Amino acid sequence: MSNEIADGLLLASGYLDQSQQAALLDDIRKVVAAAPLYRPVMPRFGKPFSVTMSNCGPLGWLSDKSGYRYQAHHPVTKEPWPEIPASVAKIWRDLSGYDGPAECCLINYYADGAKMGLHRDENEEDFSAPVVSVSLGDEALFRFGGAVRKSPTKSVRLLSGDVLVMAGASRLNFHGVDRIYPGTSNLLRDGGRINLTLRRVTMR
Ligand code: MD3
Ligand code: FE
Repeated sequence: MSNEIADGLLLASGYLDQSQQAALLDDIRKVVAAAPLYRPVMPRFGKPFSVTMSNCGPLGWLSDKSGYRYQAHHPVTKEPWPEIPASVAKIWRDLSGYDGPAECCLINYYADGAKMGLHRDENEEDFSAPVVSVSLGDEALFRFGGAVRKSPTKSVRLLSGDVLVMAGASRLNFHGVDRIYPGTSNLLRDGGRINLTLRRVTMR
C-alpha cells in the first residue's frame, strides 16, 4: 500500500515482507561486519549522536567536529565503504524513478532512547534525485514538516518493512525521528531500529 502523506512524500507501507526484511538484514549485517557502526559527533562542540552510523556505497555521509560531508572511506577503519548490497540497490531502482544508482546508503542504528533531531538532507549535489529510506526493526515516530524549521509538522509511525520516498516538494523539507518504540518488532534479536537512507549525491 502506497500513500502520499505530503506533497512528494510517499509512504510505501509494508513494502518488504518478513522474508525480504530478513534477507536485507542479513546483507546489512555483512556490511557492518566490514564497516562497523560508530558514534558520530556534532560539528563544532562534538556532542555525540544518540544514533550510531555506518555507510555503504561509493560515498558515505558523516558528521564530525569539522562539519557534515560525504567521503569515500570509513572514519575509524579508513577503509573504503563496502558496496551497496544488491537487495538494497533493487529498492532504489524500483522506487527512486532516478536514472542511475544511489551513491550513498547511510545506515542509522537506533537503540532504545535514540532519536534524530529535526533537520534537512542538504549535503547532496543533486536535489533532483529523491531520498529513499527503509525501516527495519522497532517502530519509530517520524516527524516531517516543511521548508523552514518553524513549519507545522505531522507525525507518522514507521514500521519494519516500510519504505519512504522523498521527492519533489518534500526533498528539502525538515524531518526527524522523535522516538522508537522498544519491543515492537522481532526482526532484530537485540531490539532497536535500523534505517537505511539511500541518496544519489553525484560525484564531481
Ligand atoms: C523527508 N533518517 O538519515 S529517514 C537521515 O529514520 C534521516 O533514520 C531518518 O533523516 C531515520 O537523514 C528519517 C526518512 C527521511 C529521509 C530524508 C528525508 C525523510 C525525509 C528528506 C526529506 C524529507
Ligand atoms: Fe534526514
